[in-house]
Amino acid sequence: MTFDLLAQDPGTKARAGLLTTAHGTIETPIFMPVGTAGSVKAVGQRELKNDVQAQIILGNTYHLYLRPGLEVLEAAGGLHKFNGWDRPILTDSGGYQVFSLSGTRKIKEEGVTFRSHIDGSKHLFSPEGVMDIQRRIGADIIMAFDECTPWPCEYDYARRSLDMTHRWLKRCIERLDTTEPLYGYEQTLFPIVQGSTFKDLRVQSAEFIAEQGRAGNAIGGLSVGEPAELMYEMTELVCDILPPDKPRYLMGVGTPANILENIALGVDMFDCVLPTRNARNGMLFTTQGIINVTNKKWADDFSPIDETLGGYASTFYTKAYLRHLMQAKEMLGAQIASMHNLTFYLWLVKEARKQIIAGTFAQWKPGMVEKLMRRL
Ligand code: PRF
Repeated sequence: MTFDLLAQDPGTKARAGLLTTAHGTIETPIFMPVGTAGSVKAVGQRELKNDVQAQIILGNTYHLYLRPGLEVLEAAGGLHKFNGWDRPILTDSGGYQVFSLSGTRKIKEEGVTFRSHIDGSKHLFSPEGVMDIQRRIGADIIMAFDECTPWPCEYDYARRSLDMTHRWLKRCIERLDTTEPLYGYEQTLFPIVQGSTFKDLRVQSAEFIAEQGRAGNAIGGLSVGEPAELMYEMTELVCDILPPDKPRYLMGVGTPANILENIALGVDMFDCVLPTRNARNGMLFTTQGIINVTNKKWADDFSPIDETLGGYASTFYTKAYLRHLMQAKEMLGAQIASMHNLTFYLWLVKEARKQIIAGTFAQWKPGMVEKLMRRL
């Protein structure tokens, strides 16, 4: 994997780059749609590629391991072959989903034992096991096994958890570096900075992660309920320590405003369920602000959802028609809304990238944040 920095905004710490993996090149900053169980909810692969213009999608180790299972994925020749997505894939390690989804779980030095949310069966995720699983899934970018601390969190818990996450990282690296890819292409490990919202722990973690010299780095443990200002403070602190010549991925973030603010602090990659999850509830992000399309107000608005975006779903369908579909709980409603919101998120990072390359990102950002977060 290679990362080429093309431009740096003179007024902020924002960067534009090119990240090249075995399945193609990604223009950064980038937003990665979440495809938890091998599918971006309600959006087909052709639409993701041609209409949304997604460049990379996410998969989850936890979900894919439980269902369809590794035998099926390996027999298919990996997740790319199984789901027909031939562009880059990143898999999260399960270090987050195990905590949020499984019922009873026990964290020990060895790893985490948990019960499946599907059938209650018992499993162990260890750093080594999770590396082997991600090898078999066949993701281009593999995430380290970490503990995402809840917020707020006692200092002592955060410190002990961080030390364990660092020891787990060493085990992840050892395992990945002593095993081979199953499908013949390179798979790259991104370690994850943790440390809750304690500055000294964040600094310590960022320095430890930077020392590992991996091809890219991630920031975890944020956007878990803390105030946005605290998240930005942590991202800035960490970005200033992580190597500038490697991509930085902020996990699970966020709103359009969160994304622009974090791009300004030096983040290159984002993922979040917000555009797809909110779409299914009728919340739409547009270039004019946020709309709740189920509102009566849109019942006779026959204008396109958002013409500025230029994508198929956003320009072909009207707000009134989409409102009707949502009211009637028609499946097409969820499809159109999901496609639209993802098109918006991909448009947002593409615009940000243009502004960074033009050297005007600092001037462009404040007005954009204000406009995009308005409620219409
Ligand atoms: N760790 C992992 N995945 C994550 C997170 C984390 O801290 C977050 C936190 N926002 C989202 N997804 N492994």
